[in-house]
Amino acid sequence: MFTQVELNYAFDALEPYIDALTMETHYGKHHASYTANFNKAAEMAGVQNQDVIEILANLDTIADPAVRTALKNNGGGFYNHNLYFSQLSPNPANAPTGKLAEKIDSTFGSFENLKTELTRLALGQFGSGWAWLSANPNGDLMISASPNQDNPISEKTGYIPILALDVWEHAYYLKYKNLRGDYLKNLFEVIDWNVVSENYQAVTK
Ligand code: MN3
Repeated sequence: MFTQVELNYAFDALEPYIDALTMETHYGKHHASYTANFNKAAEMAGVQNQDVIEILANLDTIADPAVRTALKNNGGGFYNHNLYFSQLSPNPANAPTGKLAEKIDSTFGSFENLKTELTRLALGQFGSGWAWLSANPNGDLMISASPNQDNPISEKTGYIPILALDVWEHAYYLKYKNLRGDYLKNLFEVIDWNVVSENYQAVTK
């Protein structure tokens, strides 16, 4: 059974950057719903004992198109939000260090430039979707954006996301209304780059 990542902070702990009602609704309703529906679809497809990354990377092996779509949308929703919520912290490390910091500098010029480029992709994603920093086993980094609950795994890029920027309106509309840029600026205030570094190490080990 697939379960939501446990939050090690309270719903109101990310105030004023992310408000408590948004957190409670996002985690308690949206993510909970993706997770429940993913479990149902995985059961139907007989893949409930596989790793979610394996499932998302091999959607084309699912014969029934309705089940395949349900796995892509709800498996993506499950996985993407586990990454999103686990990287947030009320006491974040505001910049990467070590190997990840070095790779960011050599790939994107600087950490500031990476944030600028990620923000540009997140603002440019039309409608609902995500922006990503991803890594491959060689340690290469890639930034990209995806519609809906797609991600670099289901897109078969060979990269695994290590940082997730949720730009669905449900992630910010209660507090920020249409101002996605303000949300993104404040989202960076609660991203723990120690977690992103751990994610990088997990992909590249
Ligand atoms: Mn969301």
